Amino acid sequence: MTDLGKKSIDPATIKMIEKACADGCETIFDRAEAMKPCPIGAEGSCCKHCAMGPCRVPATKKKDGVPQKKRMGLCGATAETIAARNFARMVAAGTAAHSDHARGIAEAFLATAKGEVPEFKIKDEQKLYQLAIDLDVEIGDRTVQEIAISVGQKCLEEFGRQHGEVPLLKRAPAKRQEIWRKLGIAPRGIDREVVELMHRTHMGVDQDYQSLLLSAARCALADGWVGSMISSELQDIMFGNPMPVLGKINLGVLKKDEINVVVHGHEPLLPEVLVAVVKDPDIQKAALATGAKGINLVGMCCSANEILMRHGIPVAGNFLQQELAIVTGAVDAMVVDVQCEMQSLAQVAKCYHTKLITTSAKAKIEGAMHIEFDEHHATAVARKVLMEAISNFKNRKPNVQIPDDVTDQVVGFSVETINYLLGGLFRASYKPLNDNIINGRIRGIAGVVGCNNARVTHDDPNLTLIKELIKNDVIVLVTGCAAMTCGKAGLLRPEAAREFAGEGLASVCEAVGIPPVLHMGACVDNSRILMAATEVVKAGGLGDDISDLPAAGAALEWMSEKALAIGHYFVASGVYTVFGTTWPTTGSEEVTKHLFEDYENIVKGKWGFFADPLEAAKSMIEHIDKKRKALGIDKARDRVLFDMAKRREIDEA
Ligand code: XCC
Repeated sequence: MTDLGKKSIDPATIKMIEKACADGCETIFDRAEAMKPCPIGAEGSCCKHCAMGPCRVPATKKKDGVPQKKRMGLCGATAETIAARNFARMVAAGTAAHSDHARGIAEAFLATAKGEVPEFKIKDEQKLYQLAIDLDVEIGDRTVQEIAISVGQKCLEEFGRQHGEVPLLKRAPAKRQEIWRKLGIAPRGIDREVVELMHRTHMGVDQDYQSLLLSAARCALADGWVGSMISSELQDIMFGNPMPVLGKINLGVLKKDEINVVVHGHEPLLPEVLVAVVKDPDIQKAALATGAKGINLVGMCCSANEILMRHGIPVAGNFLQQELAIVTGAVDAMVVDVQCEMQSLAQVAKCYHTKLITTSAKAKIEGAMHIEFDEHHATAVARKVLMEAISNFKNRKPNVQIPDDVTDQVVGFSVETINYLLGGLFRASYKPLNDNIINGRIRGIAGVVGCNNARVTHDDPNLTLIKELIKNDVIVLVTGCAAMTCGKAGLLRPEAAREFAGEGLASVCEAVGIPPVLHMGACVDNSRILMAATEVVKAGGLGDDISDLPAAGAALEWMSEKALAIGHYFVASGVYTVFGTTWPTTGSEEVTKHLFEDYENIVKGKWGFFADPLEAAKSMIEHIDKKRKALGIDKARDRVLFDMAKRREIDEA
């Protein structure tokens, strides 16, 4: 085992990698060492879209300054077409994943509205009305139930819509909508965009990289402004709009003397029911009868984010910690639904006593127990799952070791919450945020999202980037596994403002009582960031499009196709978006240049790539400053001198 510090910066993770090693249990960290990525695939140059290949078509380099004849696949596909096709297919898969999650939620929502799921109800009527308006659903004097049924039906229709454009696009700033329409990338319906992109990338169809990338943008927009947005909205309406709540994070949330149940995945349906059912007296009694002191329900990955944001349920860790939770020897059941669940969980579970339980009809794992979730029998499924965990407690082996690392965090910053916090309940507004951006106390806004990637030091790139951003007065909005990185490092505590942020940002955070990094939820909740950006545009003074804002996005430790879809919808929404670790189109300089440079003129947002997180931060800050200059507010920031007198003045303001 090579240098552990290169594997993770998180002490709990390092301790559990060591334990796995001592227990003879292989994890992703071992496999990452043993197997390097395929260099042809990594640069997007492998075409396996037909049975004449796979063809390897790397970029044609100049020889002695002379351009060489372009290399091609058997069918004549160029490196440009192949790189763009591979990129587009990843976007299609990412969009499909988020949107199929949304479909499941919409179906559960409709069943709830019809009164078929007593466990769920319409919790947030205000949000229901707003969504109804945005979906062109009539309100009139109809009952909440009637409106909810229509909203559920309308959401499901958005998947199969064939023509026109999806109504939720109207939520974006008018100028942004115009750009999409002019480019012909306003999505028609979710499924249509995914299917069309799969068609275009089939052998012998769309063979113009620019056309492929724009089509990918249309598909990605169907993710961000429709699929993911529907997920977040309907989940908020059913389960409650997140409000600031105190939570705990890291493997130390597992308890030696309690039955530990880890929920892992993305769809919050079963986790929501588990949160309620775990308190049932007979479940508690059954747990105590085993000799355990109770049941400890905790989360992993985005399922964790969902129940953390709404109930303050503790989080065991992010993507690269999923196997390690089991390695503690204290997890009696790991309950998974869809996305980001490693197949190796089944093998790791065998090294210990953990029952791995799959619950989605769409996601089975060889060797795991399957208890299928269906919202019509939600409580029964939840009870069954908990009873499996309870009955497994007695099988724990002696080698239990739980790291004592736990950090407090304040989470739950939905778009509406930020509104209230900044403007107060009666004059809720983003205007104070805009004012502080204009006067330079806050330099700009960054969204840092996405995964962990075993090819780089766990948590390090995202944390280094985010610390650098807040030090430079950039307020950071986080979701997904990147949010958990911040939680573990203590950046989600209000005190972090004074400890880590620049003077300007710290003074604003302290005045409002928020951390300098705001946890906005799970991966599907990146749509919240789009809406927050739109609110900032609407509040005035910072241009009339998302692309005018002093803002940037990043996902330095990305690994999933969903992350690429997210990145592409941010870019297509006008945001400079930086990825790290690896970039999937390096096989074609032309394609890469198109996304990194030309896109700024086409969609007014662009991609960037930096292996070094500090370089990424520098580039994002430069972009923010460029936008400040264009808005004519660069001088305001120059005048802000943060000596003690100024600080006192700010504090008193
Ligand atoms: Fe998965 Fe959402 Fe990535 Fe984490 S951040 S590894 S996608 S759990 Ni979305």
